[in-house]
Amino acid sequence: MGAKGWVVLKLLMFQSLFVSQSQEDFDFFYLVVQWPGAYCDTKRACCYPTSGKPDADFGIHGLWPNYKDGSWPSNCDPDSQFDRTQIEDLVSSMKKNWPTLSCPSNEGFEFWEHEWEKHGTCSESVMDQHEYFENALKLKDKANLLQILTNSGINPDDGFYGLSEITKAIKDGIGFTPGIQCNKDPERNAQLYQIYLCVDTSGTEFIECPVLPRGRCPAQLQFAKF
Ligand code: U2P
Repeated sequence: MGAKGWVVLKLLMFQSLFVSQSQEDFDFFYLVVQWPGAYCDTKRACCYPTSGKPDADFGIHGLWPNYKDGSWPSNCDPDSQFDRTQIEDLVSSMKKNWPTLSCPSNEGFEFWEHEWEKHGTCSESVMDQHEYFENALKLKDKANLLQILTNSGINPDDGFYGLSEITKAIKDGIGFTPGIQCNKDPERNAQLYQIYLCVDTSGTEFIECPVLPRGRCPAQLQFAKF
């Protein structure tokens, strides 16, 4: 091969390296939000963050890269540690919108570190640490789930609501079918625990879910007070 051939070959090799690195290694995200009332009234202990009782609103659990077959990658890059200096500008919004409820009471950094290391590191091909947390916050804000539900007369008042009624209200409000997950309160009543919304691989737009999580909800479920 002549000198020109080598140059062309090297250029092609460089280009393929670049293309393969910028391709996503997952199919979509779940934005998962949790109802604090349903986390806290289970027998499992719940501790309010050091900043005090969170708002009676859905809080972010995580932004999880997922595969279409329902499985998911986790802990993809042990070299990419959570670095709070990269998200200083987001911390006040995270305390409000992504509050920790685990014990012992803390500011929230342990929760966010866990979510970054388990899930965020699997989406590094499309977003860095700042973008990961910022995208989750923007998506939660855009979804406005509590408002959508209360506008449909579905309130966190310990009342029972139909699973199809909740699903329809969110589908009408956002345009896409959510996944609804239940847990059980101490009286063994099924209650609204988490809502899953599907997001494209850029982490910015809601999409129809390629696969819905198994939610374990009966036809009627309670929406707990908080
Ligand atoms: O369901 C129990 C825990 O498994 C993780 N999970 C679940 C579904 C899914 O699609 N992806 C996923 O990661 C969650 O783990 P965590 O982020 O809380 O450590 C979920 O809580």
